[in-house]
Amino acid sequence: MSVVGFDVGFLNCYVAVARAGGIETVANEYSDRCTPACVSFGPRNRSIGAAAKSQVVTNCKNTVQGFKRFHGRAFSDPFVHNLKKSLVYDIAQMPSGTTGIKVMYMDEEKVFSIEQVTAMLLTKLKETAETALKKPVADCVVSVPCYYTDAERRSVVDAAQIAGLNCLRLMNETTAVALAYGIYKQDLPAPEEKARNVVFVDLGHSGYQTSVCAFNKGKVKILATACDPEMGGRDFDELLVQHFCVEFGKKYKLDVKTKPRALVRLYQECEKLKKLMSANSSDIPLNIECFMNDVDVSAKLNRGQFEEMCGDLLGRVEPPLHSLLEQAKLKKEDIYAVEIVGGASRIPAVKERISKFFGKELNTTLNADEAVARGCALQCAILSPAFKVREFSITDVVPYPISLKWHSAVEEGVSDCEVFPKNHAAPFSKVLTFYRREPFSLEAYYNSPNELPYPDPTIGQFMIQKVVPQASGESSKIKVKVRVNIHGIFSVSSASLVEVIKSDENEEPMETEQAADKEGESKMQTDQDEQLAQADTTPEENKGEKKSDQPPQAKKPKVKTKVLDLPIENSPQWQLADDMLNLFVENEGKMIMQDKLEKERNDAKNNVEEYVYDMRDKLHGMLEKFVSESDRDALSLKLEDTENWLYEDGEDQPKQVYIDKLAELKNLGQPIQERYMEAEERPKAFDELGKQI
Ligand code: ATP
Ligand code: K
Ligand code: MG
Repeated sequence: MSVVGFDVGFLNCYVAVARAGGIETVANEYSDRCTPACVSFGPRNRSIGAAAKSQVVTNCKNTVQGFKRFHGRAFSDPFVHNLKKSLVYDIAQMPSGTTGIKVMYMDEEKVFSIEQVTAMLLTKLKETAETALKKPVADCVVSVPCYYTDAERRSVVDAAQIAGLNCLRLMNETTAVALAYGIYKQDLPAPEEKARNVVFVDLGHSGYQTSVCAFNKGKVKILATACDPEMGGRDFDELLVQHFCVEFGKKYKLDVKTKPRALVRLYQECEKLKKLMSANSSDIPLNIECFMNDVDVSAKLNRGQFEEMCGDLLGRVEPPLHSLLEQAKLKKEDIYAVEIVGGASRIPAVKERISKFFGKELNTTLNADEAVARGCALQCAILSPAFKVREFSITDVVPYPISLKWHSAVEEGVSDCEVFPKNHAAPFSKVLTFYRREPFSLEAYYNSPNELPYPDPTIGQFMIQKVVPQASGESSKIKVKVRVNIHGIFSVSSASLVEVIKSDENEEPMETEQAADKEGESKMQTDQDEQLAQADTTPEENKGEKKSDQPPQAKKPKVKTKVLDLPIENSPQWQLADDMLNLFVENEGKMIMQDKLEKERNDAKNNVEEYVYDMRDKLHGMLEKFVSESDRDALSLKLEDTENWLYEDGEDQPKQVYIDKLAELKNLGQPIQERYMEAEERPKAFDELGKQI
């Protein structure tokens, strides 16, 4: 049982764990709490995180970054197509139609699905958590942007599974931040008092997310979210890069865009420049040596110029904030505090705009980089039976309205009904009633295509199978449970047929099909998730709905019924097939093994190299007195030969060759070291003897 939270960012990832002392963000093997979202492929292994990032320039075609937004997207998606232009690596279509990345790995061209690439990153983050906790990690909570659609969420859940993780919840990033904010607050209003409304703003590298939440003691209810998925730190970098491309074109006659390596370096330098400008308003230099065609370039920029350049981008700060207040029907005065997180929220002009909008100072109570991971770890602790943590209930929202449509059983045509309006509480289940004689299918879709950052509104098809008429020939009553689960994913979770066993013959027959079709809409019963029921956050409208739900039959016939579960065939959009998922799990295991073997081989080689340097020093130092001149010369020669060999034939050998080489050297070196040790121990032994006498 592990308690771990992963913030899988577009650029930066963080790992938080729960230990006896509380929640802690942990560092990777480079003592860095931030792990770059980067995977690099080589002829013998993969590198992930910081090791991969260091290859962005040298191995640019096979080093993959910025892949977070490919989840759940068809290769034909215009969004993917657009992004393709700015990528240094190749992408390709998977057999299922989704997006994959194409790289050279182990000297072969390979296409990995986006789920596999994110799984690789998660493998690395998992190792970081395991090293910190000193035990295997499986249970975890993983963050996703709150604007993610169903297909994107399912894709991340699959990625976690490929990495051998048991994702207890996909948590919306702003919700994780809200939890990290609220759980330690001692002064929240009592449950019956007016809630405290707090706005959270997360401006990351790729996306801008905002939410407004109502806090009471022990609980938070997300009221609304509003996002701009196409605005983040990288858009500021992009403007800088364009600016310098033009400048270098004029000044040095360089066409930077023709050289991917130069372009990658320019992106890196522009990001650094942008960060420096947050702290300093005077001119800041940008110098790159041997930029391209052996030309050194230099330029400078100051904050004022930068802000002028970013006018349009900065204009996009306000609209989501407007939308938040409008959706939640709140006024600026109703907002108690505005908390900002995310790396790009450090840009002074961004802060100014947000602060001006609300007419108040911004709060930075939370660690801007780590709050998401910490929130996820807290959620994992809450979900984990093994961990004691303060009770805190979280009610999230459905970001896009979800409708169902189905073919009418009586008339020609299609009926539909909105099952989860925008900002409906989640997780949540509802029961719909249909009257049918035969199997039927439901199609779930997002009914507001305009606000969807996604071209395809389809969520999936759900076939209710084995539906049969009643023995009397009448339609059967079918109860279908639809659900937005803890990950924010829609599903038809169960269906059942109510079989009438015996009814009083004098009574009215069952409702007719005519009525039945309308029933789908009007007889929507709601069924709160146990979790929410306990939390007592039943929204008013649902309580109402439940009452109006009572069938209009005052004198209901005495009927004996039996409930039969019906199988459902789920076909969610862009869902990874089970056999593929299993194959990916297996392949990830093989690649982990390959990386391990390669690491061992490298370690064995390093051991030889280290021994050579170490012995050479010692032979002319502390070991000098313990070796004859001829033996010393022989060993020195051998060490020198080995050193040369390491740079030539020995550069790339199997692990065993290095192990044998080391043994060979030690054969000569060991006796000398033993004589030295003996000599060291002798006086001590005499001392001991002296004491005893
Ligand atoms: P996303 O949330 O979109 O998935 P992410 O979580 O990886 O992305 P963050 O780590 O929150 O993103 O933020 C990274 C961005 O913040 C980068 O664009 C980085 O350049 C920017 N950033 C970090 N520090 C500063 C700073 N001091 N000034 C300006 N920008 C900064
Ligand atoms: K992050
Ligand atoms: Mg982020």
